[in-house]
Amino acid sequence: MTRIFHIADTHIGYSAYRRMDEATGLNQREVDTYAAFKQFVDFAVVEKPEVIVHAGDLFDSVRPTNRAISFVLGQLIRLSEAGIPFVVISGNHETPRLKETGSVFSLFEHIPGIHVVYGNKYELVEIGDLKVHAIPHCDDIEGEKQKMRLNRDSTGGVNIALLHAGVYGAGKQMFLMDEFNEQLITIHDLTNFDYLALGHYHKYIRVRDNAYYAGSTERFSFNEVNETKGFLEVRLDGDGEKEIVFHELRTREMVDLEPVVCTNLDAQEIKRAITDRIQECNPEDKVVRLKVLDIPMQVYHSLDFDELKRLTRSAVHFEIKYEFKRDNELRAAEQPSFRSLHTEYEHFMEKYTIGAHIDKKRLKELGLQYMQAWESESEE
Ligand SMILES: [Mn+2]
Repeated sequence: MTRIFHIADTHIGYSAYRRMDEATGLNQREVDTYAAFKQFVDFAVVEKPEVIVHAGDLFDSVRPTNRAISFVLGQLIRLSEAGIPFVVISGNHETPRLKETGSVFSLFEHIPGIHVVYGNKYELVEIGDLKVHAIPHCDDIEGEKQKMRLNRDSTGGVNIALLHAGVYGAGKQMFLMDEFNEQLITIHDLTNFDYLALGHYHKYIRVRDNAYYAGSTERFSFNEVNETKGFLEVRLDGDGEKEIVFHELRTREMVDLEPVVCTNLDAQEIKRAITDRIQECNPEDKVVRLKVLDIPMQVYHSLDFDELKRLTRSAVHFEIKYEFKRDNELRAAEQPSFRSLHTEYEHFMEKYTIGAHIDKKRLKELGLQYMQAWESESEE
């Protein structure tokens, strides 16, 4: 029985919003990404899996801060000292576009038991009879995938594929993040592996029987608001028998409140609805979004923004998104009108100012004649 921990998309170094962590003076969301990874490492050093695979986007950027690097270094040394091998591929977030930039991963390659794969190509990492076939974010991911598929046949033992990409699921489903440099691959031809450890898609999900995304360890946008975050424990016996358990990590609470719909409400009712929503959710230490829909512009201008700020101050981040009511005149103006080309042309000629030396009436007649001629031609 081989026991593996599969984690991905930790995005260490991510920071957002203005709240600072009181103890450290650092950005609160940055501290949150550290806390999530440390929780995982705490669990791992006690549970001692045979190997940890990290499916990419360990860091949030190509050039993490010294603080983020030093934090990761500390955690990897803990794993190394606990004798737990750690294999990580570079994801689209930390892979430089120019090779000359160099990879932050090179700093970790001399730590015993830490295997970093960032060379723009497929690599095989062997840990006892466990084979980790690793493909980092690279230029020709389909080509590298074929190399991996062929190489698989010459290896015995338990075989895991480690990938950072979007993949096709069943039917027309695609697991993508809508990022400019992401890659999309097929995995239906990767049948010969005991397990496919996927990274990039932030939601923990089973793609097919032996292929899973571990998901990210924190929520990085309101798109992820309803997702549970954590990592996977995978038990494989090499005969196709497996057991996969999701372990949840404690993360910052993120809430997308039920929107306030202002249609048919008067100014007082709108103001009350907004403050009620804020108070009901107890925003303390949370990341919260409230949408206020169809609010008339004059009501928006009469809101007490200082009061709203006071009510939401305890949140790590509280964003109120207003969508304004559009008045009827505006709506009418936005209605597309489809008149005939002749009518449009006549209206245009009436309004259009041209030099006095040009006979406007004559020009208008000529234009109409040309249009008629063109129409009869295209009918033929
Ligand atoms: Mn990614």
